[in-house]
Amino acid sequence: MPTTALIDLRSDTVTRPTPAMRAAMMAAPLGDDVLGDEPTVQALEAKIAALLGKDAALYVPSGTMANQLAIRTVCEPGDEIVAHRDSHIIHYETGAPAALAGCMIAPLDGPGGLFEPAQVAAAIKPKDQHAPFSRMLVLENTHNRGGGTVWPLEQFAACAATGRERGLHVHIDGARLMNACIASGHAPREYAQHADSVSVCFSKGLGAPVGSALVGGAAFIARARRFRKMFGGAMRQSGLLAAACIHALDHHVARLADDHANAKRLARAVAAIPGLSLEGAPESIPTNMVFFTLDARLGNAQEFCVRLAQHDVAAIGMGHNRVRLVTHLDVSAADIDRAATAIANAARSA
Ligand code: TLP
Repeated sequence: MPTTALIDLRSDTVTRPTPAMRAAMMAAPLGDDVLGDEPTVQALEAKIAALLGKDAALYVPSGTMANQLAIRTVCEPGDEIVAHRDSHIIHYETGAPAALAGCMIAPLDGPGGLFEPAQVAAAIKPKDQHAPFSRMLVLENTHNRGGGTVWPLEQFAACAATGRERGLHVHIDGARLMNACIASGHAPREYAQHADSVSVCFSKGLGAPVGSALVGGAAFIARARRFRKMFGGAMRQSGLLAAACIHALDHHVARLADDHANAKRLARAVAAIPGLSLEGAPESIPTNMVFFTLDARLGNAQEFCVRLAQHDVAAIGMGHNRVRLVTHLDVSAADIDRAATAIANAARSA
């Protein structure tokens, strides 16, 4: 009998904790993190700091908070952040750099959410009373709107070096840094060594229900800890959640390769559907995201996603006629094949 369960490809944030993860959560020793005695949160912070080769880490409720804490910790009102025009901090963080830190963003262009060192150099303002102070450079890896793109390490290092030589704090929005590492074969610290701070999400492809870490130097993290309290992100028995993140680091990193293989599998199918234009070649899909644009006869992205939902596939639009599909822990290769058939049917029924 055909199954009608919804295949949810809206994001890798939709994953639910596995039974083993739930067991780890229930078994976690707990304390009060604000009072400084939460053993499981402390264990997670030590683990992720060591993985990235940094002094310290701070467990926070979301990737948005990790990025915004980095910005607030480093920037003063009137400062400027250099980042790609398609970056998450511009599109999906509710204007927080302006609202919470009073910052401007100097946007850079470039294919796939990437840019070149010369663009970074050109974006840095002269130290002049007229200009905003260029304070921070943000590199997003993988790059979400860019297509789940992985920064080539050399290009990444060169951009970071250009920023650092001119005194900028380099921050990695590494919501999916582990996807970048699995896809490229580089260790997390190979990227992190070029940056002053890194945000890493446990609640995306790693499959934990809640939480991200901000990682960096000891003084930076101590200051960020104050702002975490100010932003209302200091939690109490959060070891319950941190235990899921420790479990994710121990068990769900290597398997990201399955999500990447499933994304290629899905891309091969999408490439063959009339009316859909896959971005890139199926075999060059970098990580766990598949993007396509729609022929005008299929309506806009929002309308197409409504039709997809009627065929039991959930997706979200990222642009007027651009749709994103994300593979993750809760979708199997068989689900991908079923989704591909449903997407073809949705495109045909338009
Ligand atoms: N991205 C979400 C949406 O906000 C778009 C998604 O479904 O992909 N940095 C990057 C690069 C991200 O992709 C995200 C989440 C975040 C930061 C924010 O993480 P959360 O959702 O935990 O605040």
